[in-house]
Amino acid sequence: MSILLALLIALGSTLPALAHFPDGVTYKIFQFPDDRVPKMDGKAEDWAVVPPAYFLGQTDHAEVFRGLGDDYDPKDLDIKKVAVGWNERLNRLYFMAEVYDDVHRFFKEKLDLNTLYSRTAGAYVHGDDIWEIVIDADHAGDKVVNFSKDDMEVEMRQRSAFTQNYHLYMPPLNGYYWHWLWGKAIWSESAAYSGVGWQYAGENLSSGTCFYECYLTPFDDLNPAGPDSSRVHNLKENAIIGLSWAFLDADSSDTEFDAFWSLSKKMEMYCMGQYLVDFQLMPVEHGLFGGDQK
Ligand SMILES: [Ca+2]
Ligand SMILES: [Ca+2]
Ligand SMILES: [Ca+2]
Repeated sequence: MSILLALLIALGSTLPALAHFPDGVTYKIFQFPDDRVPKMDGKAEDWAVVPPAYFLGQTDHAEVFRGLGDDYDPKDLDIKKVAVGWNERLNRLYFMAEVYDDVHRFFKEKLDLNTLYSRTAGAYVHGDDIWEIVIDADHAGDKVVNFSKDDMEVEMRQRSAFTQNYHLYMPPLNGYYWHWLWGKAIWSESAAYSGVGWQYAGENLSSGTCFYECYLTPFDDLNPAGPDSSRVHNLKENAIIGLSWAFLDADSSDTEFDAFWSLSKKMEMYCMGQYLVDFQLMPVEHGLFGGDQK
């Protein structure tokens, strides 16, 4: 290897990833000290410690499927509050959202989302309200899908390996199914890596506000074979990670969504790391806790 090539590779591994959206924006990830980590109990109290500067809302998102852009109609969907946090010891990202929707869809007659067909074709995934979260923790701008047209084994090994795409049902389908990874590493749903809590009082197709919280573990390489073959990303204070999400509002159909409210204001965030937002893993806000907590 030439010195120049080696230098370029070394530079490439330390430089921030290519383009990110929106341009010039860095959002903050709140650091929860060990004794303040939120419980996945569907109650919002443990998020009360997060300062207002960490919260995002409806106007930080743009609708990019129908082209509504910033034409918000809070009677149709109102993203009241969203925030993301992290904890260094547990090495997890924590998410919360409070969303009003006029039609909450969270029921499927045929709930077979863990079949290979659903994992490859994406069948039966849509037609319910989804919070789609995409994580590229090493900020390399990696793809989510489309690694090999010819070799399904290669495709399924790498799908969501380097940038993970989660379709999280909000509220969970049929009252329990919440975590659909766009890939085959279904084991990442286990409590060691993912968890959820929510509160929604209404029936399927009713209107109201849903509170939702979950945690996800970031991976540099997520392998369907299991944790021993995978590489967890080590979250480090002050680092910038690639992260974004979209709220997919399904009101009128049990197979499609009506609207795609994207934080990066790009549709491509669902499959390409370079269309994610820059988020910074913030230090503990010591002033909030009245002491040196870790
Ligand atoms: Ca909670
Ligand atoms: Ca709606
Ligand atoms: Ca809906």
